[in-house]
Amino acid sequence: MHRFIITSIRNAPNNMQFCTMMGSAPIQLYSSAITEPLDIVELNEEDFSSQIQAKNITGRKATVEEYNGLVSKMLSERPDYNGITTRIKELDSAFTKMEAKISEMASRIFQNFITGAPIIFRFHNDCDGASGAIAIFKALEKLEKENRIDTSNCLWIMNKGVAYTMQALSYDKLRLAQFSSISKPLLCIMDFGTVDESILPINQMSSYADVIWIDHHPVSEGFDSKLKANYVNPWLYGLGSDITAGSIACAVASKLANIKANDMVKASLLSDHSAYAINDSSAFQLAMVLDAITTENSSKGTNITPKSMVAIVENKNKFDSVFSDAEEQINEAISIGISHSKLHKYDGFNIVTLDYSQISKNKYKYVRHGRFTSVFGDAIEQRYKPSVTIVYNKSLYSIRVSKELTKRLDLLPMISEMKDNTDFIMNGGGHNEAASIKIEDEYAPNDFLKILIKEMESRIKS
Ligand SMILES: [Mn+2]
Repeated sequence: MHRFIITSIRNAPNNMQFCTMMGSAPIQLYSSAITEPLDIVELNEEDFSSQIQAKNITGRKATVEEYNGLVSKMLSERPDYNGITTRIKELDSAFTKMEAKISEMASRIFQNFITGAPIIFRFHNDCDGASGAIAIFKALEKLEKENRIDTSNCLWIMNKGVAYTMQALSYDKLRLAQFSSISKPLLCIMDFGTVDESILPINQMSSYADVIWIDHHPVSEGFDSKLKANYVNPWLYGLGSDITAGSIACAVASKLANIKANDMVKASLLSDHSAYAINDSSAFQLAMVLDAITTENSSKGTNITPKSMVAIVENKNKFDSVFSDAEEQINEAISIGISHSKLHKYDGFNIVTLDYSQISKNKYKYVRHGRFTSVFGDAIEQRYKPSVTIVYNKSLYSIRVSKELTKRLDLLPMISEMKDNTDFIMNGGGHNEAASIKIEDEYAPNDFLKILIKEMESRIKS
């Protein structure tokens, strides 16, 4: 007889439970009888390939102390992997600086994975967020093979927008309601969320789940420091947004299961315009494809999991077809954009504006406002360097700033000052090189555009 402790239960269809148990090794089985966490279950070798039945449940319970002992034993027996080396000096030194947090996160993910406690992964809907999610997914797939524990208790959600919202909170609570586990559920946020709007929902979520959080957006002054306990952000280490969230997630993945997702690191750097990006053609294509499929699903309002993204990325035909379609659509959109843009010339810099309706009316599958502004901003920069590019879509303004102007413009402080001093800005944020502003719907877009250009002009000049 083998003795197991039930560590996590997921309610499954047909009144079945999907149970994760710990004995000499972890095991997962469906149960037709009702079990609870900490129940002691006894199984014969031949039961390992069937279901838990009432006769297997002893009626005895393990103590939480025993559970904790088993967990810490498993954690201490985990190999201590070296972590990722990218041979990009600044990146590797950043990972060393953040190593303690990165290891802590990997170990927390492992704890939930191995005990079957649920993990909700939420990643930003662009290449940076997706590349990190794919790396961690691959690490979990490897652990799945090594430990014969499946990853069905890990849920993947592409997060639309930059905030962890009240809607996200209620959705996540609903998903977690089908689980009961001894270890606390986990919410892992990647490449978004460092905005005031997230604070209340995250604080509420922390009663249901531990939150670990990988971001690289600048941290505003009012940002709740309580939240920073399980939070990794290069800005808190004297570094900046050039260390992408995707690359940090790849570092977590490599600590978790020795996965070297260097292709994902490179793609995340390229798509987020990191100063450490290396423009090789395979990274360029991967970035384009990940941006394209996250864009497509965002505009359709559908979710996409790392598993489905991997199925595209690792299938040459699918990959090539998404890449060539995306490249063609983006190039066409850029040339339309250039012919409809307005150039404002100043002494030593340019401000270029474009009404996004010129692009959106073409209904491109792989082109989306924010992402388009980045590649359009690059094209504008090649012609009118240094420049600020503003692409506005009704009440949403997307802005890209040439590196030479970021210090002079100081975009994020500009946005928060404008927000404090006027009543037409609803919210705004991002990076100093790339940000967006949402204005109140009743405010006329052209009036705001004039104010915005004037404000930028005076800041860059001074
Ligand atoms: Mn990012």
